[in-house]
Formats: sequence, C-alpha cells, structure tokens
Amino acid sequence: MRFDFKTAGESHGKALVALIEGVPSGLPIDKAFIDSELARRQMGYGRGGRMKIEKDRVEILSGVRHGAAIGSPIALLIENLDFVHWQEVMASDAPEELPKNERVVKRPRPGHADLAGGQKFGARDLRNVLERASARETAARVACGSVAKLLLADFGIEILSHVVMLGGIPERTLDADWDQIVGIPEDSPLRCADQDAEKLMIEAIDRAKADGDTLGGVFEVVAKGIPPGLGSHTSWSEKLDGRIARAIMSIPAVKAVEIGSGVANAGLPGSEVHDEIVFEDGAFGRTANRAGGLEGGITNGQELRVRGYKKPISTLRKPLKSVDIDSKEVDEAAFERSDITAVPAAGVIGESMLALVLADALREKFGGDSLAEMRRNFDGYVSSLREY
Ligand code: EPS
Repeated sequence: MRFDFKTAGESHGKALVALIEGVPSGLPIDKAFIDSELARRQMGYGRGGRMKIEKDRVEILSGVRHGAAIGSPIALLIENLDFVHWQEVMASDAPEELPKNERVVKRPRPGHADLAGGQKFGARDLRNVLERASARETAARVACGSVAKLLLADFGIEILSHVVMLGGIPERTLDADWDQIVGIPEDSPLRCADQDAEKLMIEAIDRAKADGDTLGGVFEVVAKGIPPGLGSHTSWSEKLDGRIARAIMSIPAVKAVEIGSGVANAGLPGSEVHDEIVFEDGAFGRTANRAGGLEGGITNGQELRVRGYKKPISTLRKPLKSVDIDSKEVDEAAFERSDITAVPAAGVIGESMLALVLADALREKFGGDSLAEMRRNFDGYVSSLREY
C-alpha cells in the first residue's frame, strides 16, 4: 500500500486532524518525536503572537497500539488552544443570533487566497477562505511528516533543513554541507548555518517589524541515506523530482522550487553542470552533486537537496490597498495579527513534505504490509545493487 495522508481543520477552529494510510504494521510510533517536530515548526525569530498561545501536541486516535502501527489508518489530532477565543465565531452549529464580535472579513489581502477563494466559493465572509488557507494547517502536515520520518529513519534516511536566505540576506543563497546543518543548534533563532548572516537577517526582521512589513526567503531541505532507484523515469507522474516540487510548492507562500543547483545550472554549459560518474569501493558515485540527488526523476544515491522560495507573508500590519467586497470602495486590506516571517518554519514543513513524498516512494518500491516484509524487500534490493 502507498503512503498517503489528508488533513482537515481551520486555523481558529477546534482542532486540526490528519489521517495517514499506508504505514506498515510494526513501525514504532514515538509520540514524543512527533511532538518535538511540532515544536520545531513553531520556532523561529519573527513569528507573531499566535505561537505564544499554541503548544502543539499530537493525540493519536487510531492505528497505533502499544507504541507501534497496526497497519490500519492512523488518525491524529492537534488541538487549537486559541479556539477558546473563537468559539462563537467558529461554531459549527447555526447560531440563534450572530455573535456580537463576528470578525467578518470583507477586505481581501493582496497575495492571500482571500479574494480568489471568495469568488470561487461564493463566500461573502472571507473568513470562510482564510481560516483554511492559513499556514496553521501545516501543523497537521508536520504531524504526518513525523510519522513518515519515523519510517524513513528505520531505513537509514534522515532529513534536515536550514535557511539559506531571508529578506534578501545574503545576496546569494548560502551553501552548507550535511555536518554544518547538523551543527545548527535546535534553539537557533533562524536555523541558519552562517551566524554572521543570521545576525543580519535578524536585524532585517526587526526593521520589517518596525515598518509593519513582512519578509520572505529561501530554505533548503536535505535528505541523506536514500538508495538509488526511488521514483521513475517511465511516466511524467512517477518522476520523483516532479512529485517533490509539487509537495514543496504546496507549502503556503512558496512560489518557486529548485532541485540541486538547478537555477545556476540553467546558465552554465553542460560540461560544468553534470556530475561525473565514478566507481569507488564497490559502489557508483558522483564527483559533485549539482543534480541534487535526482537524475531522470530517480534518486541516484546522492544527498537529495531541494530549495523552497517563499514570498513574504501577505498579512501586513501596514496594509496594502484593497477593495471592500461589499461596497467596492478602495480600502486597506484586513489585518488581525501575523508573523513577520516564517522561513525557518517553512523549512521544517519542507522536511515533512519531503519525508511524505519519500515515504510514499519507499512504499511504492518495497511494498509489504508489515515492517518486516518491507525490510526483506529493501534488503534484497540493496544487496542486488552490490552486484549491479
Ligand atoms: C497565519 C496567521 C497567523 C499565524 C498562522 C498563519 O495566525 P493568527 O491569524 O491566528 O495570528 O500565526 O500560523 C499558525 C497559526 C501556525 O500554527 O503556523 C496565516 O494567516 O496564514
């Protein structure tokens, strides 16, 4: 069975929920690990007041018994602690009379889903759109991604992320090898491997805050320990680079995705781009990794490197011009509360999205209903590679 997941939940609703299918029976499910991943997503300098309210923790509702998956769907729940302040506004029951503080949204934010979503769904209160479009939903993705990470870790695959540019600092995206990324302390303010650049990024966030503005940036997600052969060149929809690009692009505010040094590669001659093939110590390798671990939509055994380019958050304390959807008069876009930036959080979400795609690709190739069966298939394939 393939690894698949879905999420539901509004930002200020009662809870976020998620459903995962395709976790093999016998996989140990460590709730403390899922919670630690949820906490990592909440971190980062430049986040707003909401993160002081939420303390994301997962409740496992099904599919896990005595600490291990049993092969049935895994249902997860994360409470929204802020819901206590929104019970009337977000109530699912029809109210006898409208709450006094309706918090109706009529002035769409440029760059947000507000207006296009309102037009699409016929919403006269844009809250119906923004509640689900909110990046709060990504907490549920990270819960699912943590389960995917547990599966990958069992097969020796690890995933990390780091911030390589924030608010245009530095001018060129940073590079860091695996050990430098591992060396970033978990409590670092921006999950950046270059402390000098990080200081300048923090100053830029402070300036944006003072100006009522927001900042975007670039994060890189790196996966290590992937065997060659995940994904396939045989059909467009099987190509793993395309599947990863879709997953990373689906993170709120991400507007471009790069694999390896794909952007620079487009301007260089082939002789300076393609990683030459070597055979050392009984295994194939490459002299460099400009391909980012993927050739022909298939993993090649190198580190997988993908970058997400995130635009600045579209909720500005100093709002941009918009139009009231009722009066059609020019007005300022709505503002309630927002983050200045969330690039480090997007990196953590990127880790989860990559984990979810890789877990699916691993299940696709090695199948099995139990972890033991999947392991036999995996080991058989890995030993066949040694004879290739
Ligand atoms: C978000 C707006 C803010 C963020 C939120 C995403 O929430 P609020 O409107 O409640 O202040 O904090 O992100 C999260 C809640 C989260 O968990 O990441 C938005 O409009 O996208």
